[in-house]
Amino acid sequence: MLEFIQEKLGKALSSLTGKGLLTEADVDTALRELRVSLLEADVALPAIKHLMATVRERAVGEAVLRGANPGQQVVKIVYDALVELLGAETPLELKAAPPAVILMCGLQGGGKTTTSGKLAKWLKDTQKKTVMLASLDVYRPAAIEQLAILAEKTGALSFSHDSMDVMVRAKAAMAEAKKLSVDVLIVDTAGRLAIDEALMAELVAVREVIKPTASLLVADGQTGQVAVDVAKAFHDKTPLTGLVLTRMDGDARGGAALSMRFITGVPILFLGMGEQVGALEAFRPEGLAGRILGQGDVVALVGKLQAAAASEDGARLEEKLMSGKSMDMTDLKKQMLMMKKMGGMTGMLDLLPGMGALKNKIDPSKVDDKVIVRQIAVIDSMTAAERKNPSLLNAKRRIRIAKGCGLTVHDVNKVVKMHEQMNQMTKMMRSGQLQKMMGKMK
Ligand SMILES: Nc1nc2c(ncn2[C@@H]2O[C@H](COP(=O)(O)OP(=O)(O)OP(=O)(O)O)[C@@H](O)[C@H]2O)c(=O)[nH]1
Ligand SMILES: [Mg+2]
Repeated sequence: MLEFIQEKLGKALSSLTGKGLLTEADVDTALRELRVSLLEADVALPAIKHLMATVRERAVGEAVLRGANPGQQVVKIVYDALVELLGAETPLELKAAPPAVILMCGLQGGGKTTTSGKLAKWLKDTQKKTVMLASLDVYRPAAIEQLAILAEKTGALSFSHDSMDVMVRAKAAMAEAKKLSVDVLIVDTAGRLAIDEALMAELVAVREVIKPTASLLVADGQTGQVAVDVAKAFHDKTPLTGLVLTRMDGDARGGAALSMRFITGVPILFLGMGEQVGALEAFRPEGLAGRILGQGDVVALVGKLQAAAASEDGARLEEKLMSGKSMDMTDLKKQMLMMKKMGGMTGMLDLLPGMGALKNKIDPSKVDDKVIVRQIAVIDSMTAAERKNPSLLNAKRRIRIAKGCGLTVHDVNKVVKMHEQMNQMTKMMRSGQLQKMMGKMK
């Protein structure tokens, strides 16, 4: 996600990291590149100006004071400013005499209908709400049917009515939701062009009837500057309470999210992360800011690592590691399973600082999570004796194992090699060599 900004900023800031001292000129150089990166990523000019000013003001003074690792310090300052600019986590407002009504609006194809379905599932699963989905899109032939299918998929109630009059449908949907005492009524509307005055007027009229608790603008996260104008136009006509940025699973440049939030002041509530009904994420400014900077979602990484370390397997592995015994193939498998739990190699790469740019350069087949599954298959094809004592693995046995799991001897050799490396690492860890190395890296 957001690889574009990541790569650009990665470049701009790598010129700073590693230098001993941060001068005003350094800050200015970094900021100039930062500015170009953000511009190219379609971040609106006022947002860029604000960010630059904040960072310059904080960076120069602060760096002179500490000076220890200037690069990281600037990154941290930019990151903090970005988090502020993206705004705090805001919950979806649902406090109302039931039903709470969520109005979905936005441009054609922005993802309103899909997001309506996702929201229904999210409200049901995480908020334990009963939800009704009602379509007011009488213009596109399959639109009503599309929402009905999503209702079925998510177990939400589906509003149906013979009338093709938008206002009639709006009133009837309200009445029906009240009658069935559903907690939340989600109202999906027809997609519109910002300049379409007739449709905008209709939206205003609909608002009068349904009196929405929340008005969400659903916008394609991959669009650039245009998104800001759209958000402004909508916000003028129908005060918005939240933004949902869709298609953030693609190669979104991310500028849209930042700009829309900055210009309208409307909080970002959710990110759409795919076409499936489950692909909705509550917005977290730290996550987005971290990824924009290519510094990785350090917070999430720490959380994931902690969760894995806390797991029983983790504890047992560590115990064994410290006991001085060598690790066998079963230990290697446990490690792989832990890695898989943490989102696999691709997940890890996304989260690790500075890896955003690197990911493009790595052959995707080598970091594919499927690789882990294959490696585990190799270990599963070994006999108990072989797993315990990998030195038994001669050529003949390796051929048998390869046949057993439908892979090649080359694949088996790779796992054996990994096992050797793991034991080398643990030896280094016990002797404290690794800690020294890590210290140097820091
Ligand atoms: N990859 C990806 N695709 C999405 C996401 N959200 C929606 N889409 C896709 O975008 C297309 C349009 O989505 P819709 O939900 O129909 O958009 P809409 O705003 O209701 O469109 P109209 O009703 O025509 O205005 C569909 O093919 C969706 O599957 C997302 O978060 N990620
Ligand atoms: Mg639609």
